This record gives sequence, C-alpha cells and structure tokens, in this order.
Amino acid sequence: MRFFIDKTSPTTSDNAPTGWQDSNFNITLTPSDALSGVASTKYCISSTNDCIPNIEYSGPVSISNEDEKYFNYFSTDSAGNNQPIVSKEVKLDKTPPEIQIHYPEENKEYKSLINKMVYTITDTNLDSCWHSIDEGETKQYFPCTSGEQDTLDLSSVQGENIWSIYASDYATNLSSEEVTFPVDTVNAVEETTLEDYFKFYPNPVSDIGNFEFYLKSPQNLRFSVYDITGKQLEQRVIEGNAGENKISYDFSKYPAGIYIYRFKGLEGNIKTGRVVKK
Ligand SMILES: [Ca+2]
Ligand SMILES: [Ca+2]
Repeated sequence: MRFFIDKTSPTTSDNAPTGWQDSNFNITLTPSDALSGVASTKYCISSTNDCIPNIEYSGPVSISNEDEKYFNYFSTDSAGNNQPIVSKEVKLDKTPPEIQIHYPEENKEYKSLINKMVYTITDTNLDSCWHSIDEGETKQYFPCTSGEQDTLDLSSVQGENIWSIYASDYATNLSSEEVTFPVDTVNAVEETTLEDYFKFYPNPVSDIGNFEFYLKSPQNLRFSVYDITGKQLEQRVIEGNAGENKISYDFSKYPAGIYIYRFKGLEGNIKTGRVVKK
C-alpha cells in the first residue's frame, strides 16, 4: 500500500484583464494541484476588497457591474491545503463622461464677441478633455476635473459659431457636446454684460433662490425686488466681482405669487426677470 503526503497548496491562474474595460467581461479560473488534486475553488466579488471567497467556482464569472471592483479567489486541495487568497482589481467603466455647456447658450444671438465657455464634465474615471471651435478639425486638449464647473478662454467670430467639447474616460468611453450660437456685433447698440451669462434657479422658488452671472469688471450692483404691481419690496447694494458671481436670496418671507428682480450695475448693465414664488 502506498501513501501520498500532500503538504503543497494548490495554485490558480486567472485571465482577469489589468486595464480598464468598457463592457462586461468574463474571468476564467484555472486551478491545479500536485498530488492530491484540486477539491474546490471559491471566489467572491466586492467593491471594497474585504470579502472572503465563499462562492463555489464552476465556470467563467461575468463582471457586469461598475461597483464590482475586486475579485478574490483561492483553491483547496483534497488534503485540505488552502491556497492564500488572491485579490485581483477589476476595472469596468461602461459610462461615458457627462458634459454640460452652461455658456454660451444654444441658439442665443449675442451682440458682442464671446470669449469664454463655461462647462462641467463629470465622470468617475475621467482621462482627457479637448475642445474644438472648427467642428472637430483642430483639437485643443485642456486639463479637466470631474464635477467642477470651469471656464475655457475661446474666441468667437462674427456670424455663426459652433463650439464643441469632448471627453474620454480611461476605458475610452467618449462623449461630446456642442453649442451653436450666432454673434452679431454689427447691429449691437450697447453691451449688456449681465445678460451674457445669467442664471436664476430654482424657478419656481420656495425659499432660497440663486443668481449666477459674470461681470467683466468689479462693480456695485443695485439689487431690487418688486411685486407684480411694481411696489419695491427690497433694495440693497451688492459688491459684484469680476468673473463669476453667485448670490443667494431668501424668498420665503414673501407670499406665493409673481415677483420681479432687477440688477443694475454700470451704465447699460441691467437685468430683470420674473420669479414664481410657491
Ligand atoms: Ca497539493
Ligand atoms: Ca466613465
């Protein structure tokens, strides 16, 4: 009679890809063992690399969820020797970057040349960003940070302008967004810089409303609120900064209805709008 004494742990190889993948993929495990032979192979999948393999491996395992970030496994031989747990980082990103162009506005006619684009690019895995002002013929790369509203210095021309932004993530998912706008400086009378980029939200508003706008130079703005009959309810002076400004105003003290706001700055700088108070 012959006895085998097996003190050697099994080994297991995998075919998990090391780079970012943009679509579902399978992982195949191939265990082997000297002497007593492989009894079982177990695996687990987790987002934080803290799982202990507990699922019996029976064939290729599909990775289809972007939250699946770690694939751990080990094999056991017939003599009860366990292989140390192997942890593989898996990288699946099926979601292209999201691009928003806040300014200039689509199809809005501008009375003066536009020299900036305001945008936000969002992706958990953002790699590179570029823009083009000639419909993709010339690419200009720029550094980009996911989720941050940012500004590009671009130069518009008299007539039609088409500006595009492109973004790619590390899994080579590609997105693009473009804005088309005409510029007519010939017939422009006076420049109203407050209107070049101006946003109020939310509207309707129940309490805090937010005004966002750009100024070419620092200046004091007179901010007023009127009711629908024209009665002034508020007037205050706001120090406007060159560049981006954000001002919050609490409408909760007013009854439901329609209100008019007005910003007045340097000559020609007037912006009015309607707010619906819920
Ligand atoms: Ca063995
Ligand atoms: Ca992505």
